[in-house]
Amino acid sequence: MFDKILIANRGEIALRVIRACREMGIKSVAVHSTADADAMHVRMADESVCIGPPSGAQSYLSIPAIISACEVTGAQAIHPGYGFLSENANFVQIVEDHGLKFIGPSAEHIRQMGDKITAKDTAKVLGIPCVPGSAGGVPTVEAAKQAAAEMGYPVIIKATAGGGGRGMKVALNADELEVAFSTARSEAKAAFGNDEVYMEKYLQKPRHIEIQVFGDGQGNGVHLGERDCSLQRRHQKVFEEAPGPCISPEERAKIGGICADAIGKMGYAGAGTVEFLYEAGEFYFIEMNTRLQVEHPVTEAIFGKDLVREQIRVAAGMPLSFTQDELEINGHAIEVRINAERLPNFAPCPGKITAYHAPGGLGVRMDSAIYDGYSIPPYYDSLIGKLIVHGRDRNEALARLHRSLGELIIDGIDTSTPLFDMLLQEEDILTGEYNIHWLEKWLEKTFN
Ligand code: MV4
Repeated sequence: MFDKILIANRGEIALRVIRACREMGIKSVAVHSTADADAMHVRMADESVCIGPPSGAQSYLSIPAIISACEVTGAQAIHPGYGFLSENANFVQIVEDHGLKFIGPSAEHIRQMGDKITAKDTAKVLGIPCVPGSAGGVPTVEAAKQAAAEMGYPVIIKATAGGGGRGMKVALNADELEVAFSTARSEAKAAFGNDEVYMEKYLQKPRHIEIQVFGDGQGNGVHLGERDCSLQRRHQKVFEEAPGPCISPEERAKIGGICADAIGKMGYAGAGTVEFLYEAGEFYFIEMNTRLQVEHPVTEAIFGKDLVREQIRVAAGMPLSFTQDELEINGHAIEVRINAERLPNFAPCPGKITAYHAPGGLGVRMDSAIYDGYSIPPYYDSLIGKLIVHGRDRNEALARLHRSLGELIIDGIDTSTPLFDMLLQEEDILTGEYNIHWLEKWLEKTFN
């Protein structure tokens, strides 16, 4: 096992990793920008290194600065958290070239899933059900017309270098295709420097269901069920739950088994998330994320497993601490993301926190790096905390969410928490009857 790990991240996820390290008897090294000298992850780690000026590009994304910080502190492994360098295959290669361990999958697996056409081809070969679509890239508008005629409208055009919703265009009919195709291409070129696009049948009212998987890098894969993350605004998740309110144990075992087998066959190492659209009882693969996700705590809650500990074990060459048969779901968990944002427009709202009180009690977990008197810097994303509640069933989790939101105090800045009080009044939220468009439609009718 490692005796010192460097965490190449900030905020609540850096604390999450430091906590796992401490429980495992591993020393932790925080890195930080000059804007984060007072950040909680710096205070909580055993050591810290300043790696650059405020901008992410010059600090948390600076590969030379992070490698140097490992060398000066003697850290043997790097946990990337999520975002920043977590899915950067080039970084993983450099980490390994320096004799360090990346806590995550191989550069090759990250590359394979980063290119969405390759990801889909891989999924198909491994027996994962995919959205019907073009065979690989669509190079010309003529090819796009042909593909659309074969699969039938509506269609969606996606950037192969994309993901997370960037560079997508829908065409409802042949008239819309030409503009959709050329817009998708030029947006892909501008955003990713790669104008390759592919096409899929457009699913109109799906849910976003993602399967948590783990590989030991030795050919064994397991799944930890699904999360329903359909409640999103502009491709940002705001409310996530596990298990999915519409997924039966039989469906879970079937799609989970397919994903776990695939992960084993790939020889995948560490945590991964296989993303699906779910409509009319069918799962359709869209993407795979090769990192620990923001919403992993809902899975931890219902399975009683520490996913960061498992990531560290696998990176150190140890087996997973559980088998598929030992995994059992206990109750229901919900996470809400607390952002430093002002409603109704979700405008970023950095500034000084003048009072903070975290909710507590049975079944309540608050993952946050804020504290009384802390100033949220304007340079990074607006996530300042995650409130995770766990109950014996969905209704108990909802009641606990309501109760703990009532206890939460964050003064001095605006946050997204009033949104959750409002959502908890909505019949569709209480019954779990929502899809990927529900939140945007609700925001539209509620605030406009
Ligand atoms: C789709 C789709 C409908 N049909 N693909 C958006 C993010 C990216 N991960 C995939 N996305 C979508 N792909 C087909 N064939 C609708 C979306 C989509 C979406 C997916 C998940 C959660 C929220 C969403 C919001 C708008 C569109």
